[in-house]
Amino acid sequence: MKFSSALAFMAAAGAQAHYTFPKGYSTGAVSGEWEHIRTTENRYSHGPVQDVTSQAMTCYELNPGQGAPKTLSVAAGSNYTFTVDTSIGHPGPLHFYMAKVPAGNTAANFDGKGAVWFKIYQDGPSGLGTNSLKWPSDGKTEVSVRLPSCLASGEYLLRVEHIALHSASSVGGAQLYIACAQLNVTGGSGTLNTSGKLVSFPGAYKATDPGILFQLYWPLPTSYINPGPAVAACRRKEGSRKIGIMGRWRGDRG
Ligand SMILES: *[C@@H]1O[C@H](CO)[C@@H](O)[C@H](O)[C@H]1NC(C)=O
Ligand SMILES: *[C@@H]1O[C@H](CO)[C@@H](O)[C@H](O)[C@H]1NC(C)=O
Ligand SMILES: *[C@@H]1O[C@H](CO)[C@@H](O)[C@H](O)[C@H]1NC(C)=O
Ligand SMILES: [Cu+2]
Repeated sequence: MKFSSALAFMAAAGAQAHYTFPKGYSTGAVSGEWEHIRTTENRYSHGPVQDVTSQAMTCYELNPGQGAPKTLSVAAGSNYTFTVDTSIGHPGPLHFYMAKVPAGNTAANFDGKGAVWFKIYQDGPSGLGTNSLKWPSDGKTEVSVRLPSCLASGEYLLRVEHIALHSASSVGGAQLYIACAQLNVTGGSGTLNTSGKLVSFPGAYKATDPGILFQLYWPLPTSYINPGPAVAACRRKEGSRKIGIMGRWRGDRG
């Protein structure tokens, strides 16, 4: 994309490009809307969270404390997919975090507060340093993550987060699109080591983190550093993916 058409794209990337994550599935049929995914505050507006210190950063819930009516059982090592209403209309990284529900709580009533979240996935762009930067989630109508086989079995919240960077060059300009699914993980080996990798939402991000306050267009970015902790992955023999674990993407040129 030429610089002039990049500017035209920025102007076109308006409110109509906002999105939500209302449905999900693992190996079975796609769920109904907000069935095991907590209804988000932007259910109708589709708008983003822009204050990374707000309580909305946890699960962006419309009715905190209410939970979703169902909890979906999923096998460790299988994929979980959120559907997107309508599609990932803005450029930026995709992250997935999980929180193990503490004893005495259920996925339906756990508030997700405290240093309980570990990151299981992050991605970065291709084409850094060129005028054809591309993010893996661009235009997607579904986003999937492989649930680590080394999770401990039990109930979890799975938090999807897409950070739109098209207006992120000023503080508070990044747009975060968030939702939490209530999952019951079965058959996990329980060896995942999350020591040193647990964060809270809000808390994990600052408005000035380099992956949040980011100039997407000009000068052409040559690296991207994902905000938040390193990915917590299974040991290699359990099938972890090494790509992106360091959380820094570099351009081929520049
Ligand atoms: C599972 O999700 C990953 C993304 O984490 C994706 O690359 C892969 O294609 C998915 N596998 C299936 C079978 O959908
Ligand atoms: C979670 O899965 C276990 C094992 O299949 C089952 O015993 C339990 O009832 C499930 N809990 C929920 C909330 O679905
Ligand atoms: C878990 O990770 C921490 C931090 O990297 C490390 O110090 C610790 O030895 C690990 N524990 C196990 C059981 O591997
Ligand atoms: Cu938007």
